[in-house]
Amino acid sequence: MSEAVPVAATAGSKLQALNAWVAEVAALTRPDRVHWCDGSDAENAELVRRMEADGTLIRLNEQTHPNSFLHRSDPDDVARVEHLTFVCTPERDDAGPNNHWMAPAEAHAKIDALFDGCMEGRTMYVIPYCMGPIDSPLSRCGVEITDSPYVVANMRIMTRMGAPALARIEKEGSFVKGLHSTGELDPNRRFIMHFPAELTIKSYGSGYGGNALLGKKCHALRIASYQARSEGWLAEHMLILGITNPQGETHHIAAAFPSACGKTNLAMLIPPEGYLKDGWKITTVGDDICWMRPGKDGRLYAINPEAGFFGVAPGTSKKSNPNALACLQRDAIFTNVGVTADNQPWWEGIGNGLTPVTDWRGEPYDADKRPAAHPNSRFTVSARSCPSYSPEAENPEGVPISAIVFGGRRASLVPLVFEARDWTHGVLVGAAMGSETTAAATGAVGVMRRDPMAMKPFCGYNFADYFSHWLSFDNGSNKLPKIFHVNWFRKGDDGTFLWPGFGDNLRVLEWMIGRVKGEAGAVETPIGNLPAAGDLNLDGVELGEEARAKLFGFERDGWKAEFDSIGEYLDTYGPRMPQALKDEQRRVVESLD
Ligand code: O2Y
Ligand code: MN
Repeated sequence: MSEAVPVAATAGSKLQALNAWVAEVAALTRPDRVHWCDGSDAENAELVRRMEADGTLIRLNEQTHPNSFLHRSDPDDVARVEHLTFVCTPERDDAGPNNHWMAPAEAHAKIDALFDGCMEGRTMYVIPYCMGPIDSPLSRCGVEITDSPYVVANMRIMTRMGAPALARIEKEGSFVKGLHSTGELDPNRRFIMHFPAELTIKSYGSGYGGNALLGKKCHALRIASYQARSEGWLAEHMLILGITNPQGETHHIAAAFPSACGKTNLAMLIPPEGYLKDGWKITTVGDDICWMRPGKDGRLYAINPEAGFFGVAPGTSKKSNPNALACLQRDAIFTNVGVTADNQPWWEGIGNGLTPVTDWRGEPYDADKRPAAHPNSRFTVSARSCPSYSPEAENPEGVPISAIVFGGRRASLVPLVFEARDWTHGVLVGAAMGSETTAAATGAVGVMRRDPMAMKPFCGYNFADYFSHWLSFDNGSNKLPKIFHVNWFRKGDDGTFLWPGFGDNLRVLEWMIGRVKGEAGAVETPIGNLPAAGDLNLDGVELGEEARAKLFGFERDGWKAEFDSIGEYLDTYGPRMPQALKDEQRRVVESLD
């Protein structure tokens, strides 16, 4: 690069740090051009034109899916790479056993060597973005530098990107720095590095999803969780939904589930027929990430830091998620799905009666060879396209949270729903949550993998400190939400699911809100408060004897073994594990005797 690197148009003292960093990155990566993204329609149209010309994007059927595109990633670059994801704190213990760790100096040296000259012949894009409504005090800004126009197009959907974000950065002065290059897409030259103390992310060698769209998992969870700890808030892997009853009263719920447990479906739930007739409504604030902090009244107020959905395509259908399907009719980017003869996007489980002709690798579809859509194929679409999108999602103050829900995929033992007795017990419930492995590919089936608060891949610091941070919210002045645990995946002896799920999950949410209001009944047990089958509205749901016993029952012996295992799990974090959580585990163990 011989010419001077362009600086932010509205140069002012608060942008000097940004201008200096952009110049420093350009000197290292040596792009042919530097482009500051303003987020305008014209800018996007020009980027799309170029990506269509070079095959990065393939235009889909304009009649059925106007302004929508297919992108095929490198076949070796199709998912987040946890084994190559590092949290680089000065002290190893600050990252904790829940993270891969590298010393910051070593990590910078390793990844900067990869960045050296990597943008020669390419354009370097500078993307100012805001996570959360642009005028919200709960929002935080970042700047991603990337050499991928596909990343620019996705960040434009997933964040508030461009001129308004730059103006906020100019006012505030601070921002998260994210440097990304697709590099050679060589899995052996790929790293996703986080430097929480420096509010910095460096990602090299992948162009896919969470590895490349740095606002999402890297910023909004790993860096934000670290920031949130020192600033007194929470950055969580949670959906946020609103539930409005026939009286017009709305409560908001935040819910954490491990990946692939149907968070997007729950966030966009359509009530069962009888509930719809009575006037119940679900509104979607977010499907993946929730930032929340105590308001002046002591309640937790939440925003969705994202502006779009990066949802998994396979299994998304009119039956599983009509709202998602409705979003996808226009202005969407599909990554690694199949296509039909008339150029419509297609994936397994879409259930639209069409058949694919080309698979996600661009080869003729052959069911014996590979699925049409990659199992981790995705759609990127603006949240505003969603029929259930809540106007409250744009509220700068956030929405007050009435209940927090933790959930996992448990074939045995864990009932449909229970309520934690208090905040400390709820934190233990979150710390102990997880799923039993189901896929033969992962080895042993039915093995319990704990995924505290669904944050195992995303917490930017030591889980023991994270649990302490959660416990600290119970300070006597906060008015904290009730905490619940759900399990939609309980199975009967014949291996089939006992609970219908999908829209019928609203029955469980209704019970939770009833508990919040002190109106719904429950039975006290050592693991928490369980509804008796009669405490839930089960009109129109056929449940046999086994289903009722397992969904609403408490199995003392199984829970004794479970709590021993929870104790062993907490011990793996050593002396940093808060005593209050260990005491809570002991309390439950004793009450089980
Ligand atoms: O593999 C990826 O890069 C995407 S993973 C993802 C995408 C959207 C929401 N959640 C997740 C997740 O893994 O939790
Ligand atoms: Mn997620």
